[in-house]
Amino acid sequence: MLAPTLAELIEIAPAVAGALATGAPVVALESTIISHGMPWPRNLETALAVEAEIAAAGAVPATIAVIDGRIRVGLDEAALTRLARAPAGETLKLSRADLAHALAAGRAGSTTVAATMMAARLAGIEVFATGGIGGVHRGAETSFDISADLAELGRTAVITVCAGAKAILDIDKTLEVLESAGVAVIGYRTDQFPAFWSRASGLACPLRLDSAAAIAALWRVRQALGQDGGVLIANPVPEEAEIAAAEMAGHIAQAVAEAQAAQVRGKAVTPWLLARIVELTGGRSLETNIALIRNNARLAAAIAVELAR
Ligand code: PSU
Ligand code: MN
Repeated sequence: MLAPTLAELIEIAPAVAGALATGAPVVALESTIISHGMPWPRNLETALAVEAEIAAAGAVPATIAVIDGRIRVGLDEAALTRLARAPAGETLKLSRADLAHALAAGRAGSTTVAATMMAARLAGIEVFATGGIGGVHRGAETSFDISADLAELGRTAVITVCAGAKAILDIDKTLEVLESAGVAVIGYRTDQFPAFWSRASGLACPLRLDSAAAIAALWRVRQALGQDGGVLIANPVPEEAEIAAAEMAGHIAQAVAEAQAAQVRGKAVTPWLLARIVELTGGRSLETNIALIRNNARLAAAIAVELAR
């Protein structure tokens, strides 16, 4: 049996292919946040708003997902709507371990940070915006629940812009694993690693840079060194949209305890906790989530524009 070619497995939308061919700025976006991270119809509104932020900043957005057994880089509104509306369970949540399965079996799936990085690298996209990365879960010393996002950040050369890691995770251990994996973790205009809904985690960020130009310059040095692996930009949620860490702590503790009692396991853990926290905050955490992803999209576009200069 012949192996499929890469061209058969990846379809790059014309606008994205055109930008890549001319060296114009492009920003990749993940799709798990659409299918498993936010409720309908805010998920679709957010996906469109995030793409609009990137376009307004002078870059081409490329949301990535698997549709009918092909990696699609750049989705039109119909494809985004299909992902956003699909009933839970119909769209697979794809990480590195499952990407090839979805392609071989002709399935549809959304890509996590890990699988989006893989696809972006294959397509030649250097910058990627997400909300929060997966990480080391609380209690990982017994559950061993550590997101494949961390290993991917260590091996795949893409700049990932996030708002830090959610405090549903063990942020201390997450930073340790990132360091072990050789990931440059850079606070954008902050000395503290941000905690997704909150600007502060109480933990220092290993590195700090204050401009998109400085991030682009670091990236070019890594390339000149032939360095594999990613750079993680930690961009705190805008002040007006944040929920203070002290307030989130109670909601997070409750959600984590409930997930354990309900024996939620594996891939279901992150989506379950996110949905429960939206309920526990009366919907406020969703507004924060939307504000931070838009903010990350703006910064990612600014970095892509610098790289294209
Ligand atoms: N954080 C969010 N929303 C999300 C995710 C993280 O606020 O939807 C998704 C991302 O796609 C991330 C994934 O890559 O969850 C991590 O899942 P896991 O912990 O199962 O690796
Ligand atoms: Mn996990």
